[in-house]
Amino acid sequence: NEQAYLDLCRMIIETGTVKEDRTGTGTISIFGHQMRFDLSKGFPLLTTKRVPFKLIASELLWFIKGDTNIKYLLENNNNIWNEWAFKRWIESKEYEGPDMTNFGLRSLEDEAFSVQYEQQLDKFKKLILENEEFAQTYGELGDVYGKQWRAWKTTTGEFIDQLQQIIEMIKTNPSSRRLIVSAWNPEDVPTMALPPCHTLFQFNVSDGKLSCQLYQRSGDVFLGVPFNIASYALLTHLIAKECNLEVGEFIHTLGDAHIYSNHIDQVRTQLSREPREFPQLIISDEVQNVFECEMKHLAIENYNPHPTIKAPIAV
Ligand code: THF
Repeated sequence: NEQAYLDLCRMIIETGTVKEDRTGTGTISIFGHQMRFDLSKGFPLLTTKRVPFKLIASELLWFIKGDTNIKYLLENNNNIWNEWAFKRWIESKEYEGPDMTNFGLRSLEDEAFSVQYEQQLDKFKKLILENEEFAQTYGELGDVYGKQWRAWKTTTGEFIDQLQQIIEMIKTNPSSRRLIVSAWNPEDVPTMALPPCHTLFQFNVSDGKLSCQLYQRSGDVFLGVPFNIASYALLTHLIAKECNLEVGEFIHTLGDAHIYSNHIDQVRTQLSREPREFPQLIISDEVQNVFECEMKHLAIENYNPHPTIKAPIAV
């Protein structure tokens, strides 16, 4: 239940070490942690703050499609990957606007810059949505999750559809201990904008129940981890439905679990709140197949969270 997440937050604040990080924001972190969520006891969408299920669902459907272009996300009013595409745009030769170097940190410290940044980001989003050619080039994030899950490139130039293959294996050989999807490709890592945080996941079937364990090398505990928990829980539900299995557990194993220094007050607020019952996930019976699932087939019921808590994302 939700306590597992709150315990992780508390443990980081109480025992974590202060660490400089890639983004220059500063974090407190611990290394190595595991949380378990029993999916039969409700859908793990946190209640101690509102977590936007629609954004989680559209991101997951985007991965499942094998899509790596933010255009689909923007069409679904989902802005969570914008910064990564925007970074590529402002570093390109074609960009002619004001200098946007290090926009993530600067927009937090400099009011005037922040206004300019919002303008440039809005322009960028418009271009992606209205100009197909621009979207093809600058909406693309490269070999992120969708690519590795659905079209892992082999050394002989072929492609492996890891997700399709494990779904087939769950149906034909459910006792397998090799039901693994890996997003970590050592050959690609040096050239990736953002090497995958969700490095590898494994399914397991026992007693007619499908469980999933994720190894996440790095977790932004306040903003990212609540998304990640719900996302893999949803993936497990979708695959279980297609394979006529019940849902078992989602086991979340973390490497560097950190709280950014500008999220600490928010985490304290969250820890002061009393967790409520988890909601239920409804998947329409029209969905026979994971790859056919669309936003209209998914809903959350009985979700009564505490209010949203805002925080800036580290880029
Ligand atoms: N970068 C960092 N620093 N942390 C991450 O968790 C992360 N991701 C993805 C890629 N880069 C990352 C993006 N995932 C939000 C949530 C998940 C994200 C990015 C942003 C976020 O800001 N959530 C807000 C709501 C945002 C909104 O309403 O638009 C929230 O309050 O939950 C790891 O997967």
